[in-house]
Amino acid sequence: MLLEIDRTTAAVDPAFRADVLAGLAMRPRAIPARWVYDRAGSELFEKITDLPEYYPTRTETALLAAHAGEVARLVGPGRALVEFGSGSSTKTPHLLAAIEPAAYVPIDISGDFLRASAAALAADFPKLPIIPVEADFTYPIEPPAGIATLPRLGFFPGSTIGNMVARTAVNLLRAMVETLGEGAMLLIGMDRVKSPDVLVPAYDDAAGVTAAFNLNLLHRINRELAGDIPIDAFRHRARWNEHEARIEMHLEAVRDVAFTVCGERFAMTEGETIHTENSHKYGPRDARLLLRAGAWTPVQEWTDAEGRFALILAEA
Ligand code: AVI
Repeated sequence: MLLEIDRTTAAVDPAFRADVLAGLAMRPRAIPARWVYDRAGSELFEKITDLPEYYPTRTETALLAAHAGEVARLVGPGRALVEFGSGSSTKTPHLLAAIEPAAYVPIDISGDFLRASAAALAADFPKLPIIPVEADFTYPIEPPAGIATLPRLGFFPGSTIGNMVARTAVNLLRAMVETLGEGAMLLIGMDRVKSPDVLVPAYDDAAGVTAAFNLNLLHRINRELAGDIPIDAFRHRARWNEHEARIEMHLEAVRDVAFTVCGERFAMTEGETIHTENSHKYGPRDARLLLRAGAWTPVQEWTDAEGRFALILAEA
């Protein structure tokens, strides 16, 4: 039929296909979290950051607002500020206003998002040279010509480091040392270990936004990988894994279910899950140890009154 869309020949991201097929076939089943963040997933994540239960964003923003002056004093003048995974750059203005950097270099893998947020910041900081770099910052990046001779301050907010297992986090921190070069400093946000009574609701909110964010992965698989997964056969689960000190997001089958993805058949029994995201939490000593393993020396740290979240300044 002429008007029927041929789902078998639609453009498929081969890396997405490979990760989903391998992840559904492995035991326990797991699909890397990066596939949750398509456009709809990124919009849902922005909504998560405003939820009453999701304390990290507002706690970190308050810490930045309160301590940016002290950060400025410790890092000194004339640095280029390099933000890793800048996304919408919502926390950056506090820092830019306080440290008055010589240039701002937001790095993000999503070019559209990057250019839009760079343009928005340019309106508020008209004299600041802004040099967006579209790249995967998990590998060392050659600094743009405009900042080649400047000392650099890396900025990695949001506790995104927590979404990596320790080995990946250490590799990333070491890649940052290379990207930032001689005399570099790093300001990083890390979420602290705390009661599951606070952590679990932060990842399983009453309004169901985090559930929609997680289930969005199944919608994406159905749309992009010719899947026929019955979405109502799954529910969102957020679990605190005490041994690994992390929140885990899972998609749990609420009944026995069988489905097809890219022509491959899968069957899951009731209660079985697909693991979709980790969010590691760090106690004060673990945080410092992680930084040292990543070739950074902690210099100063700031936390809120309840010790929920930490902003840490380190030097290479
Ligand atoms: C992006 N990252 C820091 C979030 C976190 O808290 O681990 C991702 C997230 N997943 C569900 N809620 C938030």
